[in-house]
Amino acid sequence: PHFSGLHSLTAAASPFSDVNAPNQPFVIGVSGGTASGKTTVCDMIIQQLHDHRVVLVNQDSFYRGLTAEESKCVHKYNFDHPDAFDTEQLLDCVLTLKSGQSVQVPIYDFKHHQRSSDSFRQVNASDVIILEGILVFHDQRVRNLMNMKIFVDTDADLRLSRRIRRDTVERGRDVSSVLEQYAKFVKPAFDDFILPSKKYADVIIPRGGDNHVAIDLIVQHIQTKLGQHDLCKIYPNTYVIQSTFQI
Ligand code: UZR
Ligand code: MG
Repeated sequence: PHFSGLHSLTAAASPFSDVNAPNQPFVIGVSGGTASGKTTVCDMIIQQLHDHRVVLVNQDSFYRGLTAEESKCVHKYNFDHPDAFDTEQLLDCVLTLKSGQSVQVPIYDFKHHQRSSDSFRQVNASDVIILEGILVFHDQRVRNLMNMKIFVDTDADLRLSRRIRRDTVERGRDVSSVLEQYAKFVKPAFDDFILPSKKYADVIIPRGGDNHVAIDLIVQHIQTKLGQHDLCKIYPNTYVIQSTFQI
C-alpha cells in the first residue's frame, strides 16, 4: 500500500482495524426492553463523562416513516420488530461518526409516525458515541462497531407500569390501547428479539438507573479506555506501530 503520512495510514487502516483502535471514538451500545431505564442510564453516563465530548444516538431516530397505507391502521403496525428500523442508515451513521466525521440524524415524530422531511439533527464527531435502543444488539454489523455493550435489565412488571405511565402522560394514549399493543407486539418482540440479544452484552445492569455502583464502574472503565487513547495521541510512534500491526 501507498501511505504518505499518518493521516492516510489511519484512513487506509480503518476498515480493517479492530474496535479498540486508538484515536477512534469509543462506541457504547445500550440496550434493554421498553421502559427499562436505558435513557436514564445513558444520561447518567453522559453526566459523569463531562470532561469528554459525548454524543447520544437513539435507535428511535431511525424508525422508518409509515406509508399512507400503514398509517391507516397504526394499531396493526409492529414498532417492536427489527424491520421497523432503517438499520442500513443506522450502520452508515455509526460508521461515519466512528471515522471522525459529523453526521445528519433523522428526526422521528412519534405522534405521526413520520420522519421530518426537511430537518435533521447534526451530530458532531466526539470521543464517545452512545447508541441507545431496544434492538441495537440485533444486527451483527452494528454490534461489531461497539467497544462496550450494556444491557439494562429491569423486571417486566416495572417496565410495563412505566410504559403505561409514559404513553398515557407523555404521548396522550389511553391505557387499554397501551395494554393491547403491549400484549400483541411489545412483549412478543421482547421475547423473540431483545432478550436473546442480551447474550451479546459485556455488562448487564440490574435495576437500570437506580444502580449507581454499576454506572460508576462503567464510567471508570470508559475513562481508563479514553486515557489509553490519549496516550496514543501523545506518543504518535506507538500509534503508528499499532496501526501497522493491524494491517
Ligand atoms: P423505548 N414506538 C411507538 O409507540 N410509536 C412509534 O411511532 C415508534 C415507536 C414504541 C415502540 C417501542 N413500540 O416499544 C418503543 N411500540 O417505542 C421503544 N408499540 O422505545 O426503548 O424508549 O421504550
Ligand atoms: Mg428511552
